[in-house]
Amino acid sequence: GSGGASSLERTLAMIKPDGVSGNYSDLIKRIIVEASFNIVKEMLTLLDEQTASAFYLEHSSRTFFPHLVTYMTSGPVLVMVLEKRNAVSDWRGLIGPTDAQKAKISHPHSIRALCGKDLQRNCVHGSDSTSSAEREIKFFFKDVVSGDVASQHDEL
Ligand code: RTP
Ligand code: MG
Repeated sequence: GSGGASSLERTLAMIKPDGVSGNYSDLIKRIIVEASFNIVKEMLTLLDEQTASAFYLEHSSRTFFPHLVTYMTSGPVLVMVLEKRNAVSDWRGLIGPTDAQKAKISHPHSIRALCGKDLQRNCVHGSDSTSSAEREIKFFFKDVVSGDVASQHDEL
């Protein structure tokens, strides 16, 4: 965007089961705040098979899909709505490439390099487009799609 409050954007971030169980949540939230994101909403939840499958529906025909669902349901996840200018692309940049092993080489300061293990256990999720972000925020927070930001802060 060209700047100004109108370019504020929201994205859906998630600390995956390996991140939560590895006690990376506080570190990741510090990185998020340091990078000037506002954590608009957060929720610690355990995904069931149906919810994890629906969230990653775009991958349902992939060979890794059953493994992905098993991974994503293996423990609690921390789901967050993040807000800043260019939130979608900035959060994707901060988390780094999908494969945490590759991230450790190509993007050593990325969150996946710091906290992830491999191609599957990569610690965090980020919406890949503004339309994905809108869908994913609705998926978890039906009441926080758009509108008055200040009133939503009260729900933290
Ligand atoms: P995410 O959606 O979780 O932010 O990850 P991403 O965009 O970087 O990668 P995507 O292609 O959307 O894949 C979703 C998640 O599936 C797992 N995965 N496993 N070949 C494999 O075993 C494989 N490929 C992907 C990862 O957990 C990945 O983040
Ligand atoms: Mg993805």
